[in-house]
Amino acid sequence: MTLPVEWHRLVVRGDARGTLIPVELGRDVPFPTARVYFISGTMAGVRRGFHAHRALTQLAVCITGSCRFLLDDGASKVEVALDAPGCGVLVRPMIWHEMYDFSSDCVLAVFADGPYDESDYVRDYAEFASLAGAAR
Ligand code: T46
Repeated sequence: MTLPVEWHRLVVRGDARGTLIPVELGRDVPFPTARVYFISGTMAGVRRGFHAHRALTQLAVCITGSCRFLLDDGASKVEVALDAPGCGVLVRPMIWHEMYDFSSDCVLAVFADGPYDESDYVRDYAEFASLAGAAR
């Protein structure tokens, strides 16, 4: 079965002055949010990510510009484009993800349900595939 994509869109308030994306934690993000970080300035041709999280759930939202995500559960892969303000995708635990095709103006906001913890990262694809296979 193809990996289901869990889209999550934030409301975008726009007017002649520009765009405003409000985020009320506890209302607009579908899990209790412990951390928010922003990714910007990623050069064309650069790929980021290359890991899965053991337990962390995240919501990645395009604020401006565009990029693409590869999501991989070890059995199937799907590519998604975050290409409009407010467009977001959930990244569940044990989903290998890579981000690429960043536009020069891309700003991603990422909401996470836990603190930064390097021990939560699985950065070796063979280890990820083994763990994902064992969980099926
Ligand atoms: C993810 C994808 C979508 C911190 O100090 N605190 C933080 O909260 C984060 C997220 C990162 N860092 C440090 C660790 C590295 O020295 O920032 C540096 C860059 O992080 P990393 O190489 O992990 O960046 P990406 O873009 O490959 O991955 C990031 C997140 O780390 C990761 O959790 O799911 O974005």
